[in-house]
Amino acid sequence: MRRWLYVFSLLLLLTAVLPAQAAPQRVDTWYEIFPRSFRDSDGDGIGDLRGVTEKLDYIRGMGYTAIWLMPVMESPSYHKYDVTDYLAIDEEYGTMEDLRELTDACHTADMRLILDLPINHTSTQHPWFTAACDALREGRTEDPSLDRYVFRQEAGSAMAQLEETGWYYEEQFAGGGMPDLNLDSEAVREEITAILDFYLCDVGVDGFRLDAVTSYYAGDKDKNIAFLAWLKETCEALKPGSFLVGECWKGLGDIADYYASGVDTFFLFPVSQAEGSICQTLRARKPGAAFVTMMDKLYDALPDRLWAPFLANHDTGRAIGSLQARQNLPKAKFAEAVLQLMGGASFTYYGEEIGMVGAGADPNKRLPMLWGDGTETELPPGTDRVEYAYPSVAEQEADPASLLNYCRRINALRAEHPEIAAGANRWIVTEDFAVVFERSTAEGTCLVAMNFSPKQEQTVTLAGLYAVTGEAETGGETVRIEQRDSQTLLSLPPYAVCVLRAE
Ligand SMILES: [Ca+2]
Ligand SMILES: [Ca+2]
Repeated sequence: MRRWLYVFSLLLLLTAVLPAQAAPQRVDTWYEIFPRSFRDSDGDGIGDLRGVTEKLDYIRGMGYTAIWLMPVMESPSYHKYDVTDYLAIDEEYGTMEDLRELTDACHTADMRLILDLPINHTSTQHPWFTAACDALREGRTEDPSLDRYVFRQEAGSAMAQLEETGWYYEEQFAGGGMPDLNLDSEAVREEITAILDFYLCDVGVDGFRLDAVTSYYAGDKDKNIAFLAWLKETCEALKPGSFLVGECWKGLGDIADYYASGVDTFFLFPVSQAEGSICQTLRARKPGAAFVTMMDKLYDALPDRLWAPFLANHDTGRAIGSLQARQNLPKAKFAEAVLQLMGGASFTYYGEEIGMVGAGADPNKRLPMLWGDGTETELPPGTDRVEYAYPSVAEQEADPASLLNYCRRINALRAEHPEIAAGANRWIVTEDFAVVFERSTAEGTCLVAMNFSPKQEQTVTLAGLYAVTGEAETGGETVRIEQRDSQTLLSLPPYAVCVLRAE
């Protein structure tokens, strides 16, 4: 008995001492929300945090596993990218308690939540800025408050004049009332550290979307990367595993360089929008071949990096317009398939799953989510065009052939086969229209087959015996599979996709 006790305690000791097996990296399927236009919980016409919490079942049910909330901190503007108090929730959206509840509800649903963090600039109404301006107007040019911004006595590019004085301040986003912070200031870095600490450790959010990272030190990539590295280290020290995604609105080469900061991922702007490589691929004469070229370019530029592909966000025209798919539901569905199956942490802007449209003035791209239950929010101020090309959530829920239900199925494929988002790629079939690729991680391997032709069925022959384990065909026809002589013949209807596993 004593010996067994001894063995037992030794085992306990070993379990305590041995490091836990490193968990495989979690790759989420992200959903971007503009709270003002998403869901209004109290009937004042403005979407709010409680509205997001109310709709968490919908978001999770659609297969999105993580949320990026556009800015929620106190701000005088409708978009809230110009903050006046980083440690307060804007009244229009609710309270800090509402954010805590949303964060807890996300975690209960095994979802992650990140906040938009605009720290390149503040509002001109931020007390830090008004205090500095008061000092200058009163001739206190040595006042410590001046250190938080970039003031000069001469005009220049991206310098705005401070009224009634001979002073100018840096403002990279001209005319927005958004003076740039001096990120070299010790006081500013201390404030930023306090903000990160509060949201990560006190409220409990899982990370941040970093706004406008190329404007931190405009025109100085090395300094931007160094500052991002400081942000990443600070977050990691406060809460290991915090997730950071940066807005580096640049080409692939620059984006690749920014990964040196250690920030988890950067939005893949080169694949987004009408002239981005996803839309270009779908327009190409040989779209399958174009997809392979696009992917090889990404693997060359960003090997072993976590990608963050997206079709549209709050600053771009919505995908239905970019794809010219107002009358082309199969194409809209297939673009979703490309986004969700290409690999990486995909980002979907709210409303894309029901084919919302919007372009031109920014507010047009941020229209009320069309729930179809009479709870839609007010139009964002400045909207000059309101159009919906596809039916509401309520109507699409009831239609098995809707874009919404297709998105749900494609997201389910991603979830059932984690290799798709996180695995290493190997090309199996690379034809003009038919493409088959293998994705593998330490846990498993699957094949993804896609037919890029909008009109023609494609048949491919695979060496080995495979079974279809998930499909999301867009035209309603079924993928046909036949096995003979250790080979698998796969017939894919137009725009069909499926996932296979070895028999
Ligand atoms: Ca409200
Ligand atoms: Ca700046």
